[in-house]
Amino acid sequence: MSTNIALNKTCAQSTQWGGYVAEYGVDGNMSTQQAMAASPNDWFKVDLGYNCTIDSIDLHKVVSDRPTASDYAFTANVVDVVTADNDDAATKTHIFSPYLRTRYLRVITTTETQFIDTYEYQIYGMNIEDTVTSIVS
Ligand SMILES: [Ca+2]
Repeated sequence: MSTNIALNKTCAQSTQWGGYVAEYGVDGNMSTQQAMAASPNDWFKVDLGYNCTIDSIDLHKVVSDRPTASDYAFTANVVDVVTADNDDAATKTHIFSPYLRTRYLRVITTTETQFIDTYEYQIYGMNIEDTVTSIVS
């Protein structure tokens, strides 16, 4: 079963704008947001805590500040896995097929004119290590 595996997980961001800390991006509250300065190659990273498979990510972006999706890249470990299209909708779903397999995921922006300012990073997938444990026990 695929659930939001980013909820309340450990996270970090390369820069911060105002009081909009990284944790607001995974707190499950759609009225709190994280925000970074407008620097190229800014990143937001989530530690999922375990090795996971990731099916998709929903980015719930703050409309006034959003970069277009083409300004993002996703990395699992250090390997670029997706370059996105030009959809700059407030909510953008990125589907990974085949799925990613990683513990750490970074979202990077390549623009200096907009900054990553996101209400929630909803990462859907499953914890592989929990799955293995449940089979054994
Ligand atoms: Ca939030």
